[in-house]
Amino acid sequence: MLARDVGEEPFRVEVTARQWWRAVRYSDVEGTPLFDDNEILVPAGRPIEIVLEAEDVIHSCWVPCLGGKLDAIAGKTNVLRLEADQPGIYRGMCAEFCGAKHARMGFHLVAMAEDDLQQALRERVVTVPEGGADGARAFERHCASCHSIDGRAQTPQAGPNLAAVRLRRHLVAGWLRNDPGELRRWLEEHQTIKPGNHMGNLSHVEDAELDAIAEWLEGR
Ligand code: HEC
Ligand SMILES: [Cu+2]
Repeated sequence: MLARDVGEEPFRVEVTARQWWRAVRYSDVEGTPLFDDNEILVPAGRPIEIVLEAEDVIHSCWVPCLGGKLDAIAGKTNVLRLEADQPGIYRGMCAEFCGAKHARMGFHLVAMAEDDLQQALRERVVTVPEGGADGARAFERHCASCHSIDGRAQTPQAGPNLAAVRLRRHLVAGWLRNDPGELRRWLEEHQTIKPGNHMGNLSHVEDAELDAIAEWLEGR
């Protein structure tokens, strides 16, 4: 249903669309912002405001079960107002053609009881660890130019923040279920799974390094 204008304070989350995924920012989790992309966590039974922007072409945000769609446009801020009455996982999509991988630019809106939501957000505050396992070192070498592994930091922005990627229900903009082995498979086959995606070519990275990276990301 569409949320009313009056009454309860809305829950706000900022979502920036780009080819072909979404950056998600919660402005205040224990006093500072949290970055955790492609999955949008919200409270059930309370009005939600999704603040939409775009980084490149025009995208849009549409959660068919919950209401209408709204465009995401670079340099402009649009606010999508929704409410999920019940806890649940609601599939969303991009409803404005935005290039080759438009059809694989999905996301999930996960509505939770307020206490569960607060706990889930706190759990996602994963910061850069001290020292380095093999996986951490290999990540630094091959992945860190595009991906952050600090849930408190947005940059770099070329790819999704991976600090708490293990907690996401889906990988790759809602496309793959985050089952055991899927993250590793994505690293190997990303140009077959989502041809044309902007992850570049990883074929120079040794299998053993990819194993170590995947294991490390799933464990932290
Ligand atoms: C040139 C920049 C770049 C490099 C280097 C890169 N990635 Fe990515 N990565 C991306 C982009 C862009 C996406 C989003 C793809 C999409 O969904 O369209 C992505 C997506 C992902 C995802 C899915 C994230 C999600 O939210 O579901 C994972 C996991 C991932 N990358 C891991 C890695 C790892 C591990 C490495 C190093 C071995 C790596 N990437 C190297 C740009 C990069
Ligand atoms: Cu799009």
